[in-house]
Amino acid sequence: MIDHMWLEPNVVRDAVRDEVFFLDVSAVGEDARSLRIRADIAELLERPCVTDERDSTVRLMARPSVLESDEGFAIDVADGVTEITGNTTRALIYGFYDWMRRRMLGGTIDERIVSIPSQPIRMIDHWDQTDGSVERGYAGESIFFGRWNSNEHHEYLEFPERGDSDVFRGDMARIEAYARFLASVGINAVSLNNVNVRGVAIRLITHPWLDRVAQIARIFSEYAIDTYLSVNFAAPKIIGGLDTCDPLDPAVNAWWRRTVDDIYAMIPDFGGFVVKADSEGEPGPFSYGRDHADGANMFARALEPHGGRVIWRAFVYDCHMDWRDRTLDRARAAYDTFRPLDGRFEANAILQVKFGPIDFQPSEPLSPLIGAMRHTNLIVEFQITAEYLGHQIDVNYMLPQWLASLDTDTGYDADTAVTVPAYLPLAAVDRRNIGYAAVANIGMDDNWTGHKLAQANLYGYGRMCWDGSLTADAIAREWTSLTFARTDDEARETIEWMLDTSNATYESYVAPLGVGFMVKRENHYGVGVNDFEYDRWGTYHYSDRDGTGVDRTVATGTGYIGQYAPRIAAALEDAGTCPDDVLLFFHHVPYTHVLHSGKTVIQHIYDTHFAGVEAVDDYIRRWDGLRGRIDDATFENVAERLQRQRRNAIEWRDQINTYFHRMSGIPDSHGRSIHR
Ligand code: GCV
Repeated sequence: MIDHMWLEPNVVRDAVRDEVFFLDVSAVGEDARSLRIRADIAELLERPCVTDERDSTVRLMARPSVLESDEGFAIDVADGVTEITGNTTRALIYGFYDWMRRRMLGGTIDERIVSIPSQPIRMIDHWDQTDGSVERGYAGESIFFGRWNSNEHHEYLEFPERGDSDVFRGDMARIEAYARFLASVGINAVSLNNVNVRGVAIRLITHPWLDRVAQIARIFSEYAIDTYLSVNFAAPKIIGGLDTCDPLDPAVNAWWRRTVDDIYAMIPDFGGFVVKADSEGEPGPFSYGRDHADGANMFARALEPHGGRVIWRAFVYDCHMDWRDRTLDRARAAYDTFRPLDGRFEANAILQVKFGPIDFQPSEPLSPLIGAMRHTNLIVEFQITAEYLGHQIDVNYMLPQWLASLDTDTGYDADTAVTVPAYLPLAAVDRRNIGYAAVANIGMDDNWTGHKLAQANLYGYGRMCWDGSLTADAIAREWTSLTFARTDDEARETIEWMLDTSNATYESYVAPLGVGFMVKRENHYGVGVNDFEYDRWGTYHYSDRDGTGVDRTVATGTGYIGQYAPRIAAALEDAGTCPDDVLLFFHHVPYTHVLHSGKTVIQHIYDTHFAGVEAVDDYIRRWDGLRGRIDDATFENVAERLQRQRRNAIEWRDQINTYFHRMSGIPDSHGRSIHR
């Protein structure tokens, strides 16, 4: 049976049992979204909307211009009647699910609530591929592409027996359920396919594939979610019959314009394109001697007449680095490429920047590009799928890390701290074109996310986009209360405690103090201390007998720290003032360097790696106490994953401690066993 995530029908129905609904969209007209609300009330709550307002207790009403935002909503309660109002039917979708969540959480509404989303763009990016697999997916196959009713990926080359136009899974009920989950937490944009656009995926923007994309887009559209596609920069050559993809070539521009016009004829509310160019083997404007503003603007101009956007990824770096060359530094790449282009992007072009300068490691500083761009629309990118954070085998609730990075001073202002959410509108060319995007963590697994507790990251990401004032703890509490509504308080507290501590626990047994990338090269799970050390990917730790870490200082290192605003750079440049959790990201220090915690680096490494395994043992003990108090499927799912997490944490502990013991020759001050 497929999991209902945080919208368990029995819990939802119980919470709103006595309510009678009335929907009034006469001022804006009936549309796909208002029909969807009616259908959800009928199907999910098992009651039709009444036709006479006087019979109702909950009134959903669209009234143009009642609020300053077309997505925001207001909830008023008076004389036993609830009114949910907004300018549009989009707003009513959000208002309806927000009100329902409040009811499921058991809260009462005693004063007017006005809720306006913190971020205009609240996007989920899928790295789903037309052969049914998901790049960096840990929850089964794609829900969009693949074979009907299958969740096993075979190395097949699309589907020759069906003709390669039929790469779609066709499980519309699952897509509908997914769209409902996303809308219920405020997501308003989704990109369907991987940014590495290969094979049949290159053709999704053309017929007949486009017709099937349009079917999916219609479902998302009913839930106020705009559909985007990732495109291959070289499509004009690969599928268009042209001999160039030069973004300044008129024929190339005309090809993209025609392609875009065709898409909008099929999908009038199409969101636009996501583009990964000149990155990890993907084609891009560099091949034609053009820069990334030239590339992005070509798409922006084609999309502009239809109200579409191009989302251009800043994840551009050389993945063929020579480890012998100590001047090279992958962390510098995004800033070096994009900072000079600030102010050159069209108003409907958006630069999507990963929140850290490298790649979603367990601990990374904020990217210096965020703060440095001053006239560019930006989307900050997160990764819900746990590529470097435990593959949804190890429990890892990521909200603490994401919110901490958003709360970082961007250095935008010379005197006062400006956090990421405050900065984005200041840098924007068009304030509607900013926000967050995150790589999805769902697939065909029955519980959607492989590890049941990984649902909290999807839920939490949506909530973080909508309401920037929420804390990680508050979001964990919400998710746990909704998802485990039928259990006792103590059980819920255990789950919340596991979530709240899990990000720090994971970080404690993997690569220490921000150094990153000590993972296995082939799949990025499990320990591989030197797997990336002599490789082309530009991610090194440079450990030797005297010390460890990457010297990124201006004085003696790669100069990367100089990309930050002077106030921030000054604090990072000095190992004495650099925050502990990213010390080895910025500095090569002796093992005897004393951290702010008062411990030496080597003792910190030993202590955290022993503590990490102990924390996982605690999770196992406390989870065992939940047997019979939560549903069996969830109990077994998490119990099984915790055992695998324990094995992983032990391997990390032993390899990391042994490695640094051998390197440093310094014993553990507590005399614990470290393998020789
Ligand atoms: C989709 C990392 C991942 C890749 C991913 C890339 C990206 O390098 O390992 O799988 O490609 O990031 O964000 O484009």
